[in-house]
Amino acid sequence: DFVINLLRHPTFTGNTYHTKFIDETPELFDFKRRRDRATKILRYIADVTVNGHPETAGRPRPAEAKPPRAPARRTESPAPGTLNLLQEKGPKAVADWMKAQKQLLITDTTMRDGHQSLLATRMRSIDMVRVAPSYAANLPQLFSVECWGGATFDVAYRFLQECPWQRLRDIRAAMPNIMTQMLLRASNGVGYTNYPDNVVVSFVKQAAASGVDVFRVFDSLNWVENMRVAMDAVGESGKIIEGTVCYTGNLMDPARAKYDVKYYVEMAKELEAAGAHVLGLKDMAGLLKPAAASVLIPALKDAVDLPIHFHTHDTAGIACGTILAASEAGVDAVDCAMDALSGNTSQATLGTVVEALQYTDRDTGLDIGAIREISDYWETVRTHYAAFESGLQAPASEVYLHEMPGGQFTNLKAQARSMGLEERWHEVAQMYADVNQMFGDIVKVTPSSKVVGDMALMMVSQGLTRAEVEDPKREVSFPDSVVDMMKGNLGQPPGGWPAAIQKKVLKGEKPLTERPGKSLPPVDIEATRKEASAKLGIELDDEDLNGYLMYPKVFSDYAARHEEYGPVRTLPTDTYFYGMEPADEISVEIDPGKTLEIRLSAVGETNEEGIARVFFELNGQPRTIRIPDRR
Ligand code: BTN
Ligand code: 3PY
Ligand code: ZN
Repeated sequence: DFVINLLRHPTFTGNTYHTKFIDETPELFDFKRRRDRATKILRYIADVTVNGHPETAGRPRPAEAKPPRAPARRTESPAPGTLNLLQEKGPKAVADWMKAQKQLLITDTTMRDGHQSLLATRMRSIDMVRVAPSYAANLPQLFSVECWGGATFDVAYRFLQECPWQRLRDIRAAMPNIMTQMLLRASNGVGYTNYPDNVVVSFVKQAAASGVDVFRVFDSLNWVENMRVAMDAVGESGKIIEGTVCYTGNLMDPARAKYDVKYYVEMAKELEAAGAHVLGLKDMAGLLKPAAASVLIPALKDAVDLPIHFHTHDTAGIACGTILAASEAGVDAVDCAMDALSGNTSQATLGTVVEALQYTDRDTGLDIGAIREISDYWETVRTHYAAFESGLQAPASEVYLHEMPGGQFTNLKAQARSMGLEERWHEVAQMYADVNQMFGDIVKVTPSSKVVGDMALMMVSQGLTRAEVEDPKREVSFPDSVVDMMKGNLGQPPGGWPAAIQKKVLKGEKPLTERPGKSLPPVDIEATRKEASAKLGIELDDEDLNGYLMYPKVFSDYAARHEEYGPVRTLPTDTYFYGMEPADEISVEIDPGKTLEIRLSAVGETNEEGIARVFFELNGQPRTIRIPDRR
């Protein structure tokens, strides 16, 4: 190893070494780590082969799934796209260009909301990065590719054992002409509660540096006051501020006047005044009906001078209809998912929208053949994630009752299953609606939607009704997230919290009515880097540090597992979730151009100490790994 390090060292290869070179170049002795990466990966494969992966235990196994192959690129040099415009002329020019366009602009959400809403956010980076060059070459007219933020950030660390920042960098590098887009929960960052202002600012700057171009910024209670810090940070980074209004309720229902046209128009004006380049209209549950879109979009267009970017979900089966109505009403851009990851709780079907608008004055200009090829790729990818399918068989108008966001639906269902409540799902749905009314009819989107979900699951599992919870004489122990929200730690909903339930939850404690970030002391970011680096025994770079600031425990666990298992993101998805079978062979590119050829020869019997031996060939050399059998 020493000789290899020496021969490869640039000082040595560059012929500039001198007699003290060996003494003064400690990294020559740093061979443990490099040798270990292959062993670490073998340990991981051996462990999953023997013990299974905790995330897929007891879940349906993919049928004979073929390896996904990205469509051929139609050109070696991708045509310039929206990113080139942003880089050359800046965010305002992109906004002006959007307004001047006749065609309906399209964002592809497959790599973020698509799998968040259909596969419990479990899609791995390797399956995204592999197809990104096909997007760049074959669909350069896309407005953006949503591929980051929302729940994908913590799920990457927590369940996929991979670095979300690396995903972003890799997609950006493979797709150099189309803007990337992220979902940012304003002061909640990509977490579930408000963070100190300087943590939010640091996170946004890092996301911009690592490759995010469009920041869809929303607040889970539609409180603009709580969005300014994040919006300003995006603006300072030179990226696109998509200031976003969340849609809830039913615009057409006179009995639910809290969220009427005037409400949305006022909020849109506030966002324009706060510096938004683009107005996002985020219908996270898919509640905006076509007739309501025909009313709302023109009202917003009249009220503000911003292009409008509409996001919806197909939970009720009507998203394409609403998108066509919005298109007719003059919306500038819309979100769709590639066909194979569209429909149900995900977005409208991209190919269908493109087909529906062909030869009309809003023709998208996208190549339907290219779309079908990329969708075929996603179709194959999806088969590998059978363990994470929700089992939802059909669209359902029940969404108008419960109003659950599509991105929450599969996660809440999985949570209900783990509590033994899967059979009682429709009761959970009704309870979710009851809790919403009890909390004063609020916008339900991460994190406020999680709070409503926690409360609903608690009530169903304990057999409590809304009346019982509201009864001042009845002792109720509320979930922590409910206490946090009623304390004002997520901010203020329009009209404030209902006094009686807030009083009961807080047991007399005084709630916050100001913006939480105003009173959260700034974090000493460099001191945190030092502490965490010392504690974890690794040097945290800027990306790691921003991950740690958002999720200290989740990041620390990830880092510890990374030390043990190495860069498992480079494994094919089947291997990651199921290990290998005897005689299976895989190629694993652990660094650009550096590939491990791995063959599993056999799995031995488990001995009396409970240790199983797993026999591999690594680049043709036999290797044996000993793994505790925990079955
Ligand atoms: C997780 O904790 O769910 C994701 C990270 C990977 C965990 C690995 S899988 C092989 C080994 N067995 C376990 O139970 N955990 C690690
Ligand atoms: C998220 O914040 O993750 C969402 O998808 C909200 O819709
Ligand atoms: Zn969504």
